Amino acid sequence: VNTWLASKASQHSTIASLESIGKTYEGRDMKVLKIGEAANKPAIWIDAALHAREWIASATLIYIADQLLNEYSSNANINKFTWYILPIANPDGYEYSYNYNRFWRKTRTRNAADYRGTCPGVDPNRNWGFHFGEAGTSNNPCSDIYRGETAFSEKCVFNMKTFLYNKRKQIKVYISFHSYGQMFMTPWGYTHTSAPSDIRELTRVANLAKTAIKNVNGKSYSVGSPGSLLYDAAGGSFDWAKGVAGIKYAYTLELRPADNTSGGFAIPASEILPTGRETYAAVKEVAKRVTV
Ligand code: ING
Ligand code: ZN
Repeated sequence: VNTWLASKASQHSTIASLESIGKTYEGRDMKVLKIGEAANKPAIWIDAALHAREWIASATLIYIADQLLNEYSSNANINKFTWYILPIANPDGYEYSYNYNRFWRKTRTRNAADYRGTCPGVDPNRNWGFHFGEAGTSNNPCSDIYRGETAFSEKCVFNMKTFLYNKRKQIKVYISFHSYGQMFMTPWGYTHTSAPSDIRELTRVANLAKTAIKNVNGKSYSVGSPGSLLYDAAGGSFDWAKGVAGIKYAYTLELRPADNTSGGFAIPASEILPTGRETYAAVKEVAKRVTV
């Protein structure tokens, strides 16, 4: 992925550049592709595979990066923004999922609370510093939703939040790709009993994106908060983006498939391109419809 990003950045060097936002626990670079001219335009951030096993999220974001590069110069809804693309947000976990355990979710950090050293890893979508440690998180290092000792204990999460916080005035849209469930989710993740004051606007744009997805391959998405569609979960990235960084439009997507009868995380390769196409339509619809 990093080789592909580097070659794309050099092929499109007038509008693209590649930057490392820091290294992971195991020393891997986290590469962000920036698409846009030097001028400071409002920005859209998209990340994928904060959870290691959610490979379709990375593949989809790579497809989208390619399309954005091809269309940037000619599409005004795209080139009114600068784009920041992080296709692999948890590279240590991704590598482990790739080579050893396909269904690994967390990071690969050695946990101080894990005396036996048998339960590495923190859930990087429970590790953000907004309502840290509340609903839907665990203090048990052996749990798949282990939140970590402290917020931002995970280097990959810390690197992301540092970049996002530094650019919080520029970034107007935060999107995080996960799988699976076919959902377009709005904040908050930490509770289902309250919502941001501008939830109507966030929901309006989400519903337009849902329609854009449907129009490509007929796939149905649901729109709502994590608690209304799945479960409450605190310490997620989009809650922090909205609640702390003040990024107006913050979304988490659950990509294909709809459920675990159709592949779950191990979605068939034949669905990579269709998922890419419909999700790209959604992203373009968001870029077209947001007011920044
Ligand atoms: N789902 C998300 C998770 O982290 C989520 C759902 C996102 C809940 C954001 C709360 C906030 O559990 C997957 N598949 O990871
Ligand atoms: Zn996930």
